[in-house]
Amino acid sequence: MMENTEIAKVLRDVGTLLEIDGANPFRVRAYENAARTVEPHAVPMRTMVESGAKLTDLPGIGKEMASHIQELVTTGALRVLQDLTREVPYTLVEMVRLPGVGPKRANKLWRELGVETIDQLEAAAKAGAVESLAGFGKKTQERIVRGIASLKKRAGRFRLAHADQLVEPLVEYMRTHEGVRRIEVAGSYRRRMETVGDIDLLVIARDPQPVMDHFTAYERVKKIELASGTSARVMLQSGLQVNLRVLPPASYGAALQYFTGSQAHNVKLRRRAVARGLRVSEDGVFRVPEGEDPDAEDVLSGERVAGASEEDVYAALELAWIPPELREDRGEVEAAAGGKLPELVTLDHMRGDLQMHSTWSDGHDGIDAMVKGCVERGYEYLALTDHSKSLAMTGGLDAEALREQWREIDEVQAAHPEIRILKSQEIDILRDGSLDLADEMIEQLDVVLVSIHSLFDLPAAQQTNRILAAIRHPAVHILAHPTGRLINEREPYQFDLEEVLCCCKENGVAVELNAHPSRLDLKDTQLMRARELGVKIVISTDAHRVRDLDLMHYGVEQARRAWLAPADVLNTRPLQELLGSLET
Ligand code: DGT
Ligand code: CA
Ligand code: ZN
Repeated sequence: MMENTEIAKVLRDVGTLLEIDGANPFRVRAYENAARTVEPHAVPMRTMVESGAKLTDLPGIGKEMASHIQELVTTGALRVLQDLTREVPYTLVEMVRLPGVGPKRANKLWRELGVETIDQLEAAAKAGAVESLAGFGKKTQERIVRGIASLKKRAGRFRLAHADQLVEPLVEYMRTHEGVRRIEVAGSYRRRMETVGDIDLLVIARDPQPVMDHFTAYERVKKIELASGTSARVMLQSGLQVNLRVLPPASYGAALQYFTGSQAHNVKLRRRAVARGLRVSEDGVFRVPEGEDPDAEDVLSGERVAGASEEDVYAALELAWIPPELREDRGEVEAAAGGKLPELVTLDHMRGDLQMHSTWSDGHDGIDAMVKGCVERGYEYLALTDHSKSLAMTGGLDAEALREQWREIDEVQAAHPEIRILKSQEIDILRDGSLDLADEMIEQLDVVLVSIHSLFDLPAAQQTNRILAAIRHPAVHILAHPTGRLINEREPYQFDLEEVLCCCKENGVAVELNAHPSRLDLKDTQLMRARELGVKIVISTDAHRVRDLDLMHYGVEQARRAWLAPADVLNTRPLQELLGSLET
């Protein structure tokens, strides 16, 4: 059964293969547009097909795309794709996404060097065969080698939001079984890491076998890799691996603690236990009998002192309970021992969202809808940050359009006195560091957001100077998605983040934690550094539709991983205080 994301992927792949094959750009675009509609659509395509809904009513879906979607939903495959891959190797799709490649170059690599896979490309590039092709060169070749290295590093890891989409229905399905008394997802997923390698599911049940059977019978299981006793491992159709462990109530807390990890955190706890004559394991915390080696793995003797709840496990080690997001051995055990765990920011602390787009640029919903969405989420304010003019493909606004937009904002504002709409723009930082909007307009904005959307490949020193120049502009308040990375897709651009953070501090400019799950930019360790330097931080969704406003929790989770307290995040503050702190 195909999810919307999977259907979108097939459509997108067809578009990419057609593009490599040199097909008509309009045909290529049709697939890309259809994928873009299907992917975020709230209702699953299979439900729409089942209920006989008219797919052609969706934007970007014509007759042909509608029949493709229908075919995918009912057969799980697409003839067009099968025909196409007889001509063009499917593996080129992955290659196209490498930095420095693209469809035309992929075609050339394939036809002239016979390169079909990433491994073959890596070998060819390392042997120096790529730079001699027309249109390539030494620099491109080096970029390709670097790109492949970073691709291999992240191989098989799923973005957290993607994992959420796959895990939530599975957990719901498991809950429908009467034998399941409690269920929790542990591992990196519970620590809310930006990507997860696999899923670690824990269940309390008196009788394991029926629960194991229920698990392996899940309709989206592609392959059962292991199933015996109280544990099972399956591969879902999406490629995500899920481990299940069925446990008795007495050791649930210990197992939850152990399988939540991280490994480094667990090693630290273990050492602390040993120093107290205790042993922690996934079964519980035990008092080690006189004369026994507390570090031995397999002995299961001694009195159990804790295990049913996580709180007990930590308490047995004389520690306060530690929020999962902190469990990375970054000082949290010491902090818990000294009663110095930070008060972490929560979604409830957030009083507004400071980056979002509307139909005035590349957003999908109008100002009124976005504002209502923010009201519904209980916000006191929002900043409307449509793009500036040099981003023509997003319909970026020039001064005249911006003035027009302000008139609409004033109208919507009058209708919604319960929330404050801050006039803003996501102003593009141009090549030389100047801003893509005239100063006399910038001065009239409530919030001035700047960011980079072009020239990602400038040499590091030049890129750094470009960003520094923008930060030094006296009107700028926030540097948005500061590194430009896209998780699993694009590395950050090369620049000196430390220097940029110091410059932000000096100039009172805040950095954004972009909450969009494909960005999460800055990331946790970078945010920790920003806070250490005293740089102000805001968390914003970068919403392009009302529903995206719900992505705020991903930002908050990342912020928690960075030890941020509500006081570290500007948009936890009431409006007047926020405006005051942006100005200083
Ligand atoms: P992932 O799946 O790569 O995103 O990361 P995790 O943290 O979920 O790691 P995973 O799935 O290999 O194991 C889940 C947890 O189980 C891990 O965070 C800590 C615990 N664990 C697994 N293997 C070991 C081990 O060899 N020693 C210790 N102390 N803990 C382990
Ligand atoms: Ca895991
Ligand atoms: Zn942006």
